[in-house]
Amino acid sequence: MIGFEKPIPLSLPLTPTPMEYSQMCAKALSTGVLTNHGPLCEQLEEELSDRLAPLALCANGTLAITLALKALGVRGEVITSAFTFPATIQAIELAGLTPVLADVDPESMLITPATVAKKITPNTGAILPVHVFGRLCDSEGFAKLAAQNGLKLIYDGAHAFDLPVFGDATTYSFHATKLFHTAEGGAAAFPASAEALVRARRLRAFGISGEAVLESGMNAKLSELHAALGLWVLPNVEEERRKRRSVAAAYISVLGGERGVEIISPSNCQYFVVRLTNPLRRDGVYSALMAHNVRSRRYFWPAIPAHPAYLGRFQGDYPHARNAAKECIALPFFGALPAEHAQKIGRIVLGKLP
Ligand code: T4K
Repeated sequence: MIGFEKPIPLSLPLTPTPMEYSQMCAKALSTGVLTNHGPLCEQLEEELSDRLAPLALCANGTLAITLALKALGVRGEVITSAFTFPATIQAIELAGLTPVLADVDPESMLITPATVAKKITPNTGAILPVHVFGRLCDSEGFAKLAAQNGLKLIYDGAHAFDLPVFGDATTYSFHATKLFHTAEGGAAAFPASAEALVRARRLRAFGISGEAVLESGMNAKLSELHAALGLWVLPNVEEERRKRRSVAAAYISVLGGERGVEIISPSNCQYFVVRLTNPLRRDGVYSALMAHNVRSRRYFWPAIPAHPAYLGRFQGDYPHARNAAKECIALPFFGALPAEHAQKIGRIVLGKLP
């Protein structure tokens, strides 16, 4: 078998050298201000707010969703996608709300105004579409549906860094597997409500203002050491994206136009995903990649209703989410991946490598 000698990881985070990182951390280490929204968090929050939309930086992408729901005062049920990472569901539960699933469109693998409309009841408080892999949801259609029904609209934009910001809120994950990252981290952006932004920033620090708890919040703060990392990563994102475009082009040179291969490679270069159908079988490809020392990930398998924790929990059937979960695979995608390696991985996907 002609595999790779060393394992090829799925992703490789942008990282400073130890010297560069210690310089970024110097301010925090010399003053002893390590957390509770010090100057490094303040600076990162400002830079990201200018780049994306006014936002509240926080500890991770899961709590970003919880914060957005609480800051917008959502009550009752929240309709989201049956094809997402389980964090979306757990964030809704952490906000004390009830997740309700909608099936996805068979082609885009995104929930749509039509699939969501069927799930709206008098108990619905919000719609929470997910920009899966960086594919954007129908923002105009959802804005109309939300307005017609008096619902809040929050996008899970964990995969949508640097893409347009929609709705009452868009949330981000800055996990180490993301192009822009702070090791662990996230943010809730509020493009249209200064009031919700102020509330989210207070809620992430226990809901305390001065010494009084104004409303029950949580600890969702980012530390200064995480912010220092983010401040180093942010100016390096464009260069990494330029390299990732070459990696994507190398994959496409092998996989483009092949029968049974749909390429999902949005412009923000967060993920490179292929959707495999007849004559290819996703799980067979996953095993072949593993056998050749390539680490891929079956995002998002299984679909939400099929996880052991959720069996029997959600009413109805979600055939298109189940299909998407059986067919998608994220391939190694990072700037340091040589183009020849991407082409070789492409040939393994097609079964053209022994
Ligand atoms: N909404 C959506 C739609 C999401 O996809 C996510 C998270 C969230 C919300 C919640 O955001 P967070 O609360 O996580 O901020 C990853 C991430 O943990 C998770 O953030 C992400 N989505 C999810 C899709 O994937 P794993 O379990 O696949 O990561 P793992 O450990 O298998 O690592 C993947 C690759 O990255 C490996 O090749 C190793 C490499 N890696 C990983 C880590 C953690 C590194 O090189 N360094 C590292 O530190 O979950």
